[in-house]
Amino acid sequence: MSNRQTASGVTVAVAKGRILDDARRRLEAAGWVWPLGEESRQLWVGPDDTHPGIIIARAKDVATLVARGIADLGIVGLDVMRENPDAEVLEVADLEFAQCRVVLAGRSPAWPDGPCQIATKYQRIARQFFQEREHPISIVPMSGSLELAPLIGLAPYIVDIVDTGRTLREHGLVEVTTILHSSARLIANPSHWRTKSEVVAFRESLRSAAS
Ligand code: PRT
Ligand code: MG
Repeated sequence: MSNRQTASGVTVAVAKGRILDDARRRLEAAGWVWPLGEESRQLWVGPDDTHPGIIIARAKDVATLVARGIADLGIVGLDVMRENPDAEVLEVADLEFAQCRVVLAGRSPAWPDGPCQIATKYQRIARQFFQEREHPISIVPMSGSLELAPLIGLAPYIVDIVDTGRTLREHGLVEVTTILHSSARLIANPSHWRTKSEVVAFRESLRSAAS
């Protein structure tokens, strides 16, 4: 049976933002129709035999929807999974797009000298990283524009996502060290993964479409 027949009836939750375009391209490469228009504001469409059901969600919410079985599968960055690890989901594929790194950065590449403040939206990842090194820090929670923190005197270091490094450079910041390599992951509801063969077939269709 082709993937198209076996995967009908599957619903996938996709993180909005930069994961979404690559996820759409991968689905299309796997022979599925992308059922939402380019400029569409629609956030949900049910499955038919040309495409899976799609739910567009905030990155943080993707794992919740999958854990509750609202979606069989989800596509979300590893960084988000590590920062919000409580949902009971299985990671079933590394889709290898949306690659980036979570890094510690500051005005100099030197490791912080003694206790220091770290501005970040990755509070859990940052805490765990420094705890493992027994280095005392305090977190300054910020949800965006992290690069500003050292410039305006909010905190000397940040933990943030880097891709090309351009954003750091433009703000006179440099990497101290990489904390996590991230890419988009396919996650699954554990019981649907075990009992719905079309969920496994859908993963195979995405994996065989990887370029
Ligand atoms: O609401 P929230 O910000 O959480 O999500 P969003 O809906 O705005 O999503 P978006 O578009 O920010 O994408 C987030 C996800 O994409 C992350 O969870 C990562 O898994 C992945 N990703 C991959 C990235 C980047 N690359 C990336 N470069 N997320 C963010 N960036 C930002 C980074 O924060 C920094 O501002 O891009 C800038 C750095 O890029 P360079 O190329 O200048 O280094
Ligand atoms: Mg964002």
